[in-house]
Amino acid sequence: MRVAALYDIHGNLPALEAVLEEVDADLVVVGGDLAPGAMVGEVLDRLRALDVPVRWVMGNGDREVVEGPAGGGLAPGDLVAWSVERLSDAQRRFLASFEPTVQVAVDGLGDVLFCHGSPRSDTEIITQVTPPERLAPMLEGVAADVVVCGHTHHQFDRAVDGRRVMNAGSVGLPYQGAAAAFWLALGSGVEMRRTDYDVPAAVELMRASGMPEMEDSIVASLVEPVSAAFIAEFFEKQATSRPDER
Ligand SMILES: [Mn+2]
Repeated sequence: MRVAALYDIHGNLPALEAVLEEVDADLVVVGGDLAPGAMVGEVLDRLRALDVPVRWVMGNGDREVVEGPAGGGLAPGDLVAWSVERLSDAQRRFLASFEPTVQVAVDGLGDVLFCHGSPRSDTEIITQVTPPERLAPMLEGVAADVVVCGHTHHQFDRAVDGRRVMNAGSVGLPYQGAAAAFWLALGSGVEMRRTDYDVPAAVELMRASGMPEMEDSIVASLVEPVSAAFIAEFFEKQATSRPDER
């Protein structure tokens, strides 16, 4: 069983198209947060048209598009409301069917648990510098040898308490010092993949879509990419200053 893990696509259709050219897998796991973003409907349709099976993990962004943002309704002009308008009712219903986590046995790796934030939460933050004492409670009760998370948009591969914890990186809006698409290929081994594509054209498309509230993320990921080390410290601070945020 070869698995391609595609996380945090965020409506970046050109990035997804480039990655799919390179995917050679028996199963695609979409690790959450294909929404919100510029071309969410097209991204969803493209993935549903694949001729390999796809499993879908619910990200906090997808969930907000399904349920409305936490703590309030849809404000006209905000990113979630804007993304909702770009999806048909049927597409939104499909998003609602995403699973909290997906577990798959991968030859040579063992049982692999795919989640968005952490195994217990789609908003909990795991970075390459999360201390073991903050990570341990998140991994409690997990019956898998490998955990693949996302949400923080930078790839890593760590050994924690006898388990392997990886971040697949982000296809659409990576924070790891390079304007490209990042994903994970699991099979006989683990490959942290980087796919180059025409990023300036994709940025132009996203900007031209009229999508609100995404300019900062686009700049920090694809125009002047921040390093993984920077973003890890940034998210780690956020996680410890808002411990209720899961
Ligand atoms: Mn997320």
